[in-house]
Amino acid sequence: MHRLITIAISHYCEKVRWALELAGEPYQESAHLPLLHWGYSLTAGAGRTVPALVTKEGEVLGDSTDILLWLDRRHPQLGLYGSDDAQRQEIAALEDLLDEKLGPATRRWGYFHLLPDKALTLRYASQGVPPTELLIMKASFPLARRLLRRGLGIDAAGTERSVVRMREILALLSEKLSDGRLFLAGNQLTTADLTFAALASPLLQPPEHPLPFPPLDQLPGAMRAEVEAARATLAGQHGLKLYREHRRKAPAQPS
Ligand SMILES: N[C@@H](CCC(=O)N[C@@H](CS)C(=O)NCC(=O)O)C(=O)O
Repeated sequence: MHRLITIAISHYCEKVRWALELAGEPYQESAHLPLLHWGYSLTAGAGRTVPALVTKEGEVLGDSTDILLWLDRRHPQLGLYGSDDAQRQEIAALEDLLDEKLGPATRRWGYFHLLPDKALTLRYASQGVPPTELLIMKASFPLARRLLRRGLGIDAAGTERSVVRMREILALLSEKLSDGRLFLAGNQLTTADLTFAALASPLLQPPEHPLPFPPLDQLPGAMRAEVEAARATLAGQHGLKLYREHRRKAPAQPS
């Protein structure tokens, strides 16, 4: 079976879980807390970032896009990158935009609002991770929080820029969807849709996400307001619908 090394709450890891499950590739998830994942990803021969997939054939893939391209080669019938060269280019460009711009923005915005609340952060982030990691993180939380804030540039000014970026991308995709199309590119679910839905998931908080989000009324007011505004956009509704109609429920095997 393939082994998928993750930070449980990482939306790039969710992108890959979704694609693996869509392709029906059985895998075992090795889920971790941020920072504590390094020991696993580096030991596997991947880099510092996850997702990292160690395939059952022994190949190591340390980037979500590389994993989706690998899946596309194994399952061309899924049409993850469309059905012709023009669609492939359009989908790859959308994936790149979302990976480079939306993913970092929703992550920074999410951490900015969650990190001040240790109990809420740990309750949410520790789902599915080894209990010892939770103990380590509880004991070292102030240090871990400082490292995350420094590493990801999590401050008020950066978060404001991320909010602008999230809204710009939702507006761009809403404009695309305003012609009534059912999917972002072509006439079926592709990498563009699942990348959008997964990387927007911290913002849209879809009920079908495999890791339940904290209830909306437990979130800080500014965060809740942004979630509600995003959900009301055409792109937000598309992301929620993708989860409702296309996210297979089968959870990964615990490690
Ligand atoms: N381009 C990478 C980005 C993945 C990424 O940024 N992962 C984050 C978690 S959301 C990570 O592992 N960060 C840990 C670190 O930077 O040490 C991909 O698509 O896989």
